[in-house]
Amino acid sequence: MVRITWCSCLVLLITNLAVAQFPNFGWPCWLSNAEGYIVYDNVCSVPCLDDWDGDGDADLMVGVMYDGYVYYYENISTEVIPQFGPVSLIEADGAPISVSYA
Ligand SMILES: [Ca+2]
Repeated sequence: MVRITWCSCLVLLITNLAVAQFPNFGWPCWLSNAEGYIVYDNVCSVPCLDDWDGDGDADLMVGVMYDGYVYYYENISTEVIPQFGPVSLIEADGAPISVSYA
């Protein structure tokens, strides 16, 4: 089991090391892809895992309060631990979605 959570400016990956027993989480690590840390230098990042592209694995969307954008990272891994591809912004009507917090 993989759990993804957030801190003030980075998205953290916390892996459950236990199998069929009580959870035993490893140390958090900063979640990254080939471009660097995921949603680096933003505040109040809110990650959400789901199979957004319908290929059977969990992809990552991250809403960021600071800039209002929703970032998408496709899971390109073939293993249990996710590996995320390049970032793209979620768009509506040809423009990035941006939700102001003000
Ligand atoms: Ca997927």
